[in-house]
Amino acid sequence: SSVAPLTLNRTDLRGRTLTLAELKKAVPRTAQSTVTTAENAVAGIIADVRQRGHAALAELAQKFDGVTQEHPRVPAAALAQALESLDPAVRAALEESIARAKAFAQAQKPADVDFPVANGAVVSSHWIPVRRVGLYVPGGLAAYPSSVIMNVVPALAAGVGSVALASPPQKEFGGLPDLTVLAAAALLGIDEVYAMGGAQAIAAFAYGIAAGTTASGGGEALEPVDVVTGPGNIFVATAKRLVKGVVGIDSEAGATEIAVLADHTANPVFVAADLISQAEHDPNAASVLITTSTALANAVEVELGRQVALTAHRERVETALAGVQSGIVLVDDLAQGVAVCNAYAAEHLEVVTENAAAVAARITNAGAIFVGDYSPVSLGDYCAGSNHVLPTSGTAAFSSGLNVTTFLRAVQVINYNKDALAQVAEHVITLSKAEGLPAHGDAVAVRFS
Ligand code: HSO
Ligand code: ZN
Repeated sequence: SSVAPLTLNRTDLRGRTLTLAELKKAVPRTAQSTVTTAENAVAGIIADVRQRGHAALAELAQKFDGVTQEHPRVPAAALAQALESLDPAVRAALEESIARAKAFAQAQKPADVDFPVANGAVVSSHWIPVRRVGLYVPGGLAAYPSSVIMNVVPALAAGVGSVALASPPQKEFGGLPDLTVLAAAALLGIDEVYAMGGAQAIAAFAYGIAAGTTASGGGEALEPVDVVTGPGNIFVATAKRLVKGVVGIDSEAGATEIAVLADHTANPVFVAADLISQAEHDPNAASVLITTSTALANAVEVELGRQVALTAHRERVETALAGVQSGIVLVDDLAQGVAVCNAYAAEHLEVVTENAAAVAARITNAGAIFVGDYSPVSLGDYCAGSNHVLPTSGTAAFSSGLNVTTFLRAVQVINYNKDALAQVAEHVITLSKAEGLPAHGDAVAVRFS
C-alpha cells in the first residue's frame, strides 16, 4: 500500500481547439523512422534468399536464430508429437478460441452480388479465395500459438486451399519453432510448417525456394504464395513492405498499442490492468489513457504503481509505460476524447464511459474497439472470436485487421446480352470519342453493323 504511483507523461488538451493535424502531433507516438533503418539490411536478405534458396536460409538461421538446419520444413512427426504433448488445459483453451474465431469468420464472409443493372445486363461481384498463403507467427519475447489461430482460421474460412506457416526456429527446441505453435498448427490441420523467422521467412514465401539448393544440393521446393500475413518485428514488417506487389500482404502489425477512452465512471483497477497487459508485449508497446477525469487519471497512476510492482515482466512494462509512445491525455469532454482517439487510430481502443456503446459508435479510426468494462483487450487477444492481427502505428486510418476478406478478391463479372448492349452502345461510342480512343467505340459498333 506504500507503493508510489507510477506517473505517465501527461498531455493536457483541455480548453484547446486543435485541427486534426495538430491532434495527430499532440498524441503520444514513437517517431516512425525505424522501418527505413531496417530497409537496406532487409533488402539484402531478400536478395540472398532469392538467389541462393535453402543455402541462404540455413546461413541466416545460424546467424539470427543460432540454430543449424539443412532445410526449414518441420517434419510431420514433430507436429503430431507437439499436439500429443500439449497440456490438456491449453488444448481446451485453444479449441475454444478456434471455435469462436471460426464461427465469427464464417459469419463475416461477404455475400456474392449478382445485380441486374438493366434488362439482360447482369453485373456480379464474386468473392474468390487466393490459391496459396504464407502465414507468419512471431517468436521473440513470447510464444504465440494464439497468432496461429488468428492467421489460419480466416484463411481457411475464406476457402484458401494451400496454407503454409512459418515461425522462427528456437534453440531450446532443437531448431523447431515453439512447440505450442506447432501444436496449434496441428490442431488446425496445417501440415506445411517451416522453422523460418524474420525477413528471410517473408522472402521465402514471396519468391519461393527452389528444390536442391541446400549446401549439399538437396531440400524440397517451397512454392511461392499469393498472400503473406501475420505480425512480426521490424524486420518482418519491412520485408512485407518490400515484397508487397509481388504478393499481397495484410496491414502493418508492429509493436502493440492500447488506448483507453475513459470518463469518471471507469474502474481504475481495470484500466491499469489493461494498460499493463499490452505493455507486457514489448518495451516499445504503447499504452495511452485518454480521459475527461483527472481523478480517474490519478487513480489509474496509483493502480499502475501497485500492479506494476507485482507483474511478471515488470521491467519491460515500466520501459513501455515510460516511453514517449505512452501517456495520459486529458480532454474537456467525450467529444474531444473521440476526436483524439480518431486522430490516434489505435490498434486497440477500449471505450469505458457512460453509454460506452454509443460513444464507441462515434469512433471511425481503430483496429478494434472494445466496449465497456467486460470487453478487455486480452479477451480479444485470445478468445473473443475477433482477430488480434490488427493495424498499428496509425495505419488503422486506412486499413483493417486480419479477416476473411484479406484472403479473398472480389472479382467482377459482366454479362450483357445483345439488347442490353444496344441500349448503351451510343454512350460507349460517345465516351470513347471524348477520350480520343475511337477504337473502343468501334468494338461496340462492329457488333451492330
Ligand atoms: N495483443 C497482441 C496479440 C497477442 N496478445 C497475442 C497475446 N498474444 C497484438 O494484438
Ligand atoms: Zn496482447
